[in-house]
Amino acid sequence: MTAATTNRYDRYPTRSNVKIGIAPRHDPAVWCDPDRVSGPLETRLVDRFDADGFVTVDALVDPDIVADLRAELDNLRTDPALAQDERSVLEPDSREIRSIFEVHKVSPAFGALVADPRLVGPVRQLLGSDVYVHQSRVNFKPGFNGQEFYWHSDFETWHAEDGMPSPRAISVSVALTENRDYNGSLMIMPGSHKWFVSCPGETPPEHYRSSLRRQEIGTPDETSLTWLANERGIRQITGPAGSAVFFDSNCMHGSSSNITPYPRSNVFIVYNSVENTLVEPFGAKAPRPTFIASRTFDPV
Ligand code: 6CS
Ligand code: FE
Repeated sequence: MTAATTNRYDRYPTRSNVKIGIAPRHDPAVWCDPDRVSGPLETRLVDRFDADGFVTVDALVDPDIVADLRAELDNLRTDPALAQDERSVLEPDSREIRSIFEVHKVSPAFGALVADPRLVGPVRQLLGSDVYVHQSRVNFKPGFNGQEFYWHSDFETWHAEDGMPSPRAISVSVALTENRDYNGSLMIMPGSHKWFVSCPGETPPEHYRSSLRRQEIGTPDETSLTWLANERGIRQITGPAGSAVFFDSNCMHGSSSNITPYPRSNVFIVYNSVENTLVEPFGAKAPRPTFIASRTFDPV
């Protein structure tokens, strides 16, 4: 640990020498006053988010915008300059692009999506504050050989590697192709956001270079995963292009590989509360690059 990180009380210890296992979360998931819900989400959906850690929306983005974003996705995937850019992450076993980070800065079309009130409105409401973009990315998960994302809590990584103090962030994943139950769609353990799972292992230097392709450190032990899955089960998040899921930063989630012919492409935008801006990492020697974890905290 660096001098800056010593002597700091850590409410969510993970990695290095900490005891691994499950502890209750210390923070709420919903930060607005539930008795004074002013929209855009109705009380029923706020309560569901609180209980499950996520809510799904069937048609969040209009078909014409989805069509534009799909076309843009093809441009990005075949752009030779972008393939050389450090924001492009390749699949672990091939030269195919797995993800493009900071996509809201790379592409004006995705830039406009990030500011769309249909995405930002519910997030501001649930987090009870203004928000800024902590991370954005597109995930391609092509047909036949799109690789999996093993079980993890995003907050565990953002806390350990980026210095996010509390799980007061929400991700919005918008489907750009149909997400079916067999093409590698997202799986979430409902209610798992109420537990913090400390993970084994020490964060290696420049961990992001391998973890974004295949994560091995920052993944929970099997006993904890079994316990969480047995509590409330596993939900598979499916829906047509334009559908979306809003999920708490501490949800236990993952997705299988895609061996079907149908690509499963999504855009993933993470909004963090302006009252939860990043400090020094809690479980790594140096913070990750800002294209993965923004250190500019301008409200959307
Ligand atoms: O490391 C990260 O920040 C990213 N990795 C995963 C597997 N999910 C969330 C986030 O985009
Ligand atoms: Fe994730």
